[in-house]
Amino acid sequence: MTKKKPLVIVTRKLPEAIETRMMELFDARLNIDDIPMSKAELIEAVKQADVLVPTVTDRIDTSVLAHAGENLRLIANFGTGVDHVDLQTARSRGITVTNTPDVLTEDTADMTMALILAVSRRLAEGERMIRSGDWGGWAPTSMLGHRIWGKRLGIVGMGRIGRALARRAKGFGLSVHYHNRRRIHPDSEEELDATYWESLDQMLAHVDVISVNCPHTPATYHLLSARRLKLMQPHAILVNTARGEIVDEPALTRMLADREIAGAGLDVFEHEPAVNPKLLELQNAVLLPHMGSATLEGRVDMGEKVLINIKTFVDGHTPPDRVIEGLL
Ligand code: 8YV
Repeated sequence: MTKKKPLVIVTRKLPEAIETRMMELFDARLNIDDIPMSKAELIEAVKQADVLVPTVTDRIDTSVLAHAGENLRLIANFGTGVDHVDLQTARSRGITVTNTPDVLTEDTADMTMALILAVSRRLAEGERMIRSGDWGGWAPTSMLGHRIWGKRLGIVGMGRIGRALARRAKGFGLSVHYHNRRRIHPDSEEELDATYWESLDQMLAHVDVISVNCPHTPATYHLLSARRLKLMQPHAILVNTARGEIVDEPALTRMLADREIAGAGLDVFEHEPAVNPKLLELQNAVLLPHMGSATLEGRVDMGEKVLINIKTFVDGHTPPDRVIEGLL
């Protein structure tokens, strides 16, 4: 007799190769149309599934998890950030949560560097100018941005992505500064040539570029509050490829409009997919639709991680990417 395969409900469309393998290994229910699930549909899914595979677009909060059936033992998130899953409730109901770290580190660091360059060198503005037909030709004082070589970069959150960014930044001639809950190992500090600031406030006031690279947790919600943003120098820029909730978006928007800081590059927003309409009017903001890790290779690698996490778990082992709340 063959063993019954676990029911795995996948909330969004994943790369084809991953979906095919999902079908081979499990009793998989896919979302071919890729229409995000409503709350009612998510509730139905947690009632039925043995394993749920959500993404950042699904809010798996207490009110959804309250309906979880006896069978739901694993939430295998497709993505590294798990701020859309109520980890405490999951733990109290004995549900394991896994994520997909490492595989999107380099892609996200690339996008962060791209945003630093885009804001400093006015890439999006230049592109808009060409397309609008307003370009009258080269002029010595036209479209002047700012050099990044020789400037100071302050990284908020020196985890995997922060370190990958630091390596790139060095190559672009930026000196690396960072703030982190814990100071990193002296060997890593030396390798990255990074200066540690115990005080985030102090670092904000002393660097030219700020990059947000920490996870969104209750402790980092609005970490860059209106008060802290005001500590930045007027010529400084801010880049966020982590989570919108870490920055007070209305305060940032006001400051950009009033030129209290020079510019911002945002790949993430507080209320995605909604974007503050005032941000859309600003030339000094470069805005991207949460595409920091959006490479085909990255998505396939993320899917592989999800498959491995589920397979290991259903085979009775500890999945490699189990999320441990305190370590986030
Ligand atoms: C993912 C991300 O695309 O993994 C993350 O935390 O922010 C993104 O890069 C998304 O979360 C997939 O669920």
